[in-house]
Amino acid sequence: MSIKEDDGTVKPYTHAAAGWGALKFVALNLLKERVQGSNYRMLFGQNQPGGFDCPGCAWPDREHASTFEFCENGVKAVAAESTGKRVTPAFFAAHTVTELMDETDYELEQHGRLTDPMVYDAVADRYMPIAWEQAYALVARHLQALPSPDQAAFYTSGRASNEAAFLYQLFVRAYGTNNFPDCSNMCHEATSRGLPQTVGVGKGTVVLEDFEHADTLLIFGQNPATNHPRMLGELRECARRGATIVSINPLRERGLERFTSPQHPVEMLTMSSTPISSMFIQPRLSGDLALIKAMAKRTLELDEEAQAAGAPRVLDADFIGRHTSGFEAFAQDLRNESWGLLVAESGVPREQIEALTQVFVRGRRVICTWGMGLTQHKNSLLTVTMLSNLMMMRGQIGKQGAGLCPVRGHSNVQGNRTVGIEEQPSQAFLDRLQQVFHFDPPRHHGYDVVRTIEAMLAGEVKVFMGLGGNFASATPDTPRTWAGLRQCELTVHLATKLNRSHLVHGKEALLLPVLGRTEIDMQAGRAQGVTVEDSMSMVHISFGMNQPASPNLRSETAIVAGIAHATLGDAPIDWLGHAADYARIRDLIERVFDDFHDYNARVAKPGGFHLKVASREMEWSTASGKAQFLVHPIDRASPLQRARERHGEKLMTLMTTRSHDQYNTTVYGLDDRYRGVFGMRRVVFANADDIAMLGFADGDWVNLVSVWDDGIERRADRFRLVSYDIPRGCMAAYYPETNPLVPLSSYADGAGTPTSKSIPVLLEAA
Ligand SMILES: Nc1nc2c(c(=O)[nH]1)N[C@H]1C(S)=C(S)[C@@H](COP(=O)(O)OP(=O)(O)OC[C@H]3O[C@@H](n4cnc5c(=O)[nH]c(N)nc54)[C@H](O)[C@@H]3O)O[C@H]1N2
Ligand SMILES: Nc1nc2c(c(=O)[nH]1)N[C@H]1C(S)=C(S)[C@@H](COP(=O)(O)OP(=O)(O)OC[C@H]3O[C@@H](n4cnc5c(=O)[nH]c(N)nc54)[C@H](O)[C@@H]3O)O[C@H]1N2
Ligand SMILES: [Mo]
Repeated sequence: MSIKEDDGTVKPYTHAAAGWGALKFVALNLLKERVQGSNYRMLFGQNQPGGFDCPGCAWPDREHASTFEFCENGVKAVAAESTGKRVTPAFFAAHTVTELMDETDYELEQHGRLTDPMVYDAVADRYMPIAWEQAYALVARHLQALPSPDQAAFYTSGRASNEAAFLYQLFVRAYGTNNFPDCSNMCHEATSRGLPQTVGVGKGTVVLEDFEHADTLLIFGQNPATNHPRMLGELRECARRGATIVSINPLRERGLERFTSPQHPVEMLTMSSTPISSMFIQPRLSGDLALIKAMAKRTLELDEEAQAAGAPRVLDADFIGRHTSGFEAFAQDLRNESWGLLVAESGVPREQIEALTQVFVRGRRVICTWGMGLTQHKNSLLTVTMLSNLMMMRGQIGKQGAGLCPVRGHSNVQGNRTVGIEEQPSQAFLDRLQQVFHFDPPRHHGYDVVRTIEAMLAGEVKVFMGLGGNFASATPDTPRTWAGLRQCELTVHLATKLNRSHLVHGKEALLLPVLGRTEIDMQAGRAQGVTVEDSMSMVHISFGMNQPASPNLRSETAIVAGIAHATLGDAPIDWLGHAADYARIRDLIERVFDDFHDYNARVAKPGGFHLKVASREMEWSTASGKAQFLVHPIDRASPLQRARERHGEKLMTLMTTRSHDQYNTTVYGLDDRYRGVFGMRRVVFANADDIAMLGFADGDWVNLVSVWDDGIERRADRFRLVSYDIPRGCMAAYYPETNPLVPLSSYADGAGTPTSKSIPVLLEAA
């Protein structure tokens, strides 16, 4: 990949988040994307009754509200999908794959929407047109030729609808494998695997209305101004009601300081804004487990002091007694834990921990939200469950205005898991599939993302299919992932736009263009709706409104059905018949999952329905039948700590994160407005004292080299140092440019999530 972007600028952002900056961006973006004519109107159909679900993020919306909810993120996502630009067969005829590899991710994205199914021709090094039925037959031939179904892996990115995802998992299991790597493996897996151990369900316990009643909100490791702008609208209302909002984040994200609501004309006209966070706690990277444990220890101390003084208890003894198990062992471990270790590992001074705990225990209704800042570390699963412990101490789960609120990324990533995109399916679920569809689903667990890459490298996975996403760029250890993909016999991608994964392909390769969610999906003469589940378990239906980008696009559901039909014939269901009427797929979903009873009827109501989350109702689906306190020691010999011991203060911990102008691997533009970076992406944010200590100056160009112990050199070259408000020893840079630095063998214990936010690195002059 060529390195450009040398003439970017850095200029601190001094305004509130959103406001005019966002509106200006939207106007520019629409022009640039050449969103034409009636498609403008379609922007206002986003998240409206009868409209489509915003593909921007998984934050819920207010009853699919009647006024257009302005959101920069959503507009960007929709504009990107409804661009007037096209990647046609003529485009592919004019460019070899090798030539396209020289373009940046930003440049690839700019070419526009894919229009026709294409197959890779190795002789010409080009993608050539192929008929749909021939493409399906090619996939079927490869799948049928594999000695074992476990030699194929089926990736899912979180935009696929419930209908497409359900049909996909059914096809893959009927074919014979549970190899379902998905974006969730790299995202909220610590949440999805951790929460079941404590509260029984791997989902959040709050709904949007709870934000109206919360008096305290702790925002852990999240940058909502960029990634979930509509969440800021809720936080604004909370702040105006007087709720206390704390940001716990190594970076002091400007977007969490002040916010001008584009929903409120007065704020826009008077250029006023609402302060959001009143407290900023800056732990060091990966320090949250120690920090939250320290908060728990302090909460216990305060309770013991209160009891000694005959004052009201600080712990919710009633909740603990009636609803939980394991508290005594947990409390004993807290008493034994040393303050010194907790302060050192969290990187937060004891006075600040005490002040933060004061805020927490003063809160009568507390919501804790979290994002990737908690989930992409070695200790992520422990961190999430420790947060659950903390909230249980004060009975902050299962009551109005309080609870656990993981904030998911992709708009239907939660729904995908709900309907069966899961490499570790429960036996009960498999039994149910067997009962309903009369086939023997594979019983052994399949590969997640990291295992899939390992298996490709070992020659054990030979066919890769991606239902959306950008596997080659989103995954860790880029050179190894690419080597794995290139070793495959066949790679298949269902996609809206051109991306790196289409260029880093197997010996044979297919590129299958799909309808986006904003587009009208006609099957058998009828417009189809698809359903999605947001981060707060609301399920609703979405109807596209745009004309498709090309007459030769097919829906994800239709393509999955076509491939299933070509591979398996009409077993175990009539694939093509179901794909002709998505309501019939919803009937199947209802037969497999009890919580989806009356699916078609309930989803037809405006706003859809809430899918039951047992923990929200204080039903604990754990082994003990109670919410479980879990004891977690603080690691003293993690790879990060060992690297620090080996290299001393020169060892930096790097987080990889999102700029304002990207959606994961999709790069819309080169600015990161709130962090003051313009026209470039190859930057690394560091503490001014560290920059000086390492012998560099602000603005110097450096190379980053990972410290890992498998003898493989991992490096990412040429990043410009930007002095930033971040704790000593910590740095930040954007993904996916820094993915080559993440070792494949470095992932969260018990969750498998690559440690994208805690990479031990050294710097060298570029
Ligand atoms: N515009 C836009 N919207 C998006 C996306 C996008 O790329 N662009 N992606 C979507 C997806 S898939 C997801 S998962 C979400 C991601 O949304 P976020 O969860 O906000 O993810 P990141 O941007 O990676 O930022 C994580 C935040 O965690 C902080 N952080 C990093 N390490 C630590 C740590 O050790 N401790 C703590 N306390 N904080 C830490 C970082 O400083 C940063 O503010 O957004 C979704 N929405
Ligand atoms: N270093 C590092 N790595 C990370 C992260 C990090 O913070 N740091 N974050 C991780 C996270 S949280 C996530 S979720 C993953 C994201 O991983 P992915 O979900 O695999 O990546 P995306 O960039 O969201 O995928 C974008 C592509 O999806 C396709 N697409 C868009 N819309 C549609 C659609 O409607 N249908 C279909 N079929 N295709 C569509 C387009 O072709 C587009 O190029 O990355 C992970 N990787
Ligand atoms: Mo994500």
